[in-house]
Formats: sequence, structure tokens, C-alpha cells
Amino acid sequence: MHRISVIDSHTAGEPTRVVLDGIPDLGTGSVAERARVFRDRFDTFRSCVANEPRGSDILVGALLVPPVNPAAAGGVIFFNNVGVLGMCGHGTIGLVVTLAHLGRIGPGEHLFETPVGDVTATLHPDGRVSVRNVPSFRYKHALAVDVPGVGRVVGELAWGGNWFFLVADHGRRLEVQHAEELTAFAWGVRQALEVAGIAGEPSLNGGVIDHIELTGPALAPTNHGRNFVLCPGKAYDRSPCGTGTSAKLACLAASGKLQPGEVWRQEGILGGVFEGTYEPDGDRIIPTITGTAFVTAEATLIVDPNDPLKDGVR
Ligand code: PYC
Repeated sequence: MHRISVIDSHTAGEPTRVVLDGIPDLGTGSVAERARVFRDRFDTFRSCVANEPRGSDILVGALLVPPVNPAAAGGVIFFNNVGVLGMCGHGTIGLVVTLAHLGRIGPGEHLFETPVGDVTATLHPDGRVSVRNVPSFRYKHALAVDVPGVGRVVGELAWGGNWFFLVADHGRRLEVQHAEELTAFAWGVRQALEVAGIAGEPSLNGGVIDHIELTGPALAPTNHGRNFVLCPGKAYDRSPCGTGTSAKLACLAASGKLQPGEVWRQEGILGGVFEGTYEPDGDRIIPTITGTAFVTAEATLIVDPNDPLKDGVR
């Protein structure tokens, strides 16, 4: 039997599973190099932890690995039902709350290494977590793509730790009862981008645009915007998506609609909120996203070699 210790949490409804031990040997390279080893050689482990019957399409896993920089609290490799992510905002909030739950960290600033750069997470005394994300930017705006069965869709392409295509003019209501229709629309956009060969900067995660973010007005008057984010494996983010909110901030900053330090309250599809602000960083921005997470389980996954579904359902 192989045993894997995990702690589950949710951030505004979006689950994170932090893997504490039972992790394969990924070598001693940078976190980016170890993420490549994980992707190329240990996809079975990813599927075993993230996919059914132990996980689900909406689960984001977080491998906690030793950092290169001894000043860092850890290295982290995020993954989901189909592969490895660059960064994950809701997952970093979940990781910090998990480490605090274990008594490994307390309130204050904590550095984490991710495959796409260092992030700093601040655990506030009231339990909220602020994640100072990797530099983010709008790469292209007013980009049109022809989506079969829909027509011409115009959006913005932005990096927030993952690549996002943000569409404001989608003509749909961003309410969870329409999740199926929103998923079908966003998936069509994603496939059309791929067919059209539209990509981000190849040096960042290969440039693959694997997150589609539909944006619109907030439902609550205290918030500034709402989103529906379709993740790479066709599951929608229950939270406002930390990297998606970072991409949104980059677009707002690029179009002069949000000033440095000004607060943007981003509503997710379930109504959960991340508060975002940014600092300018040359032609990029450094977003900070604040939210809360709650631990939901402490568990040991058991992988029985005789189980025909030991590697998860792919
Ligand atoms: O919060 O950044 C995020 C995220 C990415 C994918 C799912 N959640």
C-alpha cells in the first residue's frame, strides 16, 4: 500500500488538496525544473491524487516541496485533473491556511517558490491571506477569434501566473445556474483560440491559453466585477480565481481603469470575493489578491496496488 498524506481546504468554494508526504522524488532542481520532472515522469501520481475516485475535476492539488531558497517557507507545484498549473491564487491561500492549521507557520509574510516565480503570502491575524503574485500583464487586447456556432468573439489576452483570454462581450448572465451554458461557450472559445494558433508568450508556460475568463458586472453593489473562469480540464473555478483576478487587474491597469493601490473586489460565480490591488512594475503590474480558506479534511490517501483504479480515472 502506498500512503499519501493530504489536507483539503476550500477557498471561496474552490478546493485545494495539499500533499504533505508520499511525494515522488523530483530531484534537486529549481521548482520550475521539478515541475517539469513531475509533469513528464509522474503523471500517474498527479492523476491518482487529483482525479476520481480520490479527487474530482474541480480539485487543485498542491505538492509541497523543499524550496531552493532557505528563506522560503516552501516550494509548491500546483496541478489539476489534466496537468500542472503555473501558479494558483486560491491554492496559495489554501496552502497558507493549511500550513497555519498544522502550526508550521503563523501570521506574517511567507515566501513560496512556484514554477513561474516567487510569490509572497501574508497570513493576517484575522485569518485572511494576501498573495503578492508574480508580475502580470496584458499581452494583447481587442483580439478576435471566430468560434464555430457562436461567431466572432473579442477578448483580451493576459498573464496572471497562467494564461487567460478574458471576454466581456459574451452576452451571457454570469450566474451559477447557467454554468453548463457558460462552460460550453468558454470551451468553444478555448478550442477556437487553439485552432487559430493564438497563444501567449512561449517563454511563460509554453504560451498555451488554457483559462477562459468571462467577465461582467458584479451582482453585489459592494463589488466591482464578477467572473466565470473555465480551467484547463473543463471544470469551472468556484472561486474568483486568483491568477484570473491578477489577469483582470493587468487588463484594468493597461486600460487606465484601475490605479495602483485602488481596491478591486472580484466576485466569483458562487459569489465569493477576492480583493485585488496592484503595484506598477515597469510595463507589468504586481497584483496582490486577498481571500480566505477553510480546512475541510485531514486524510491519508491509500493506493492499493490491486485496485484497478489506483492511478485515478483519466
Ligand atoms: O485561483 O489562480 C487560481 C486558480 C487557477 C486555477 C484554479 N484556480
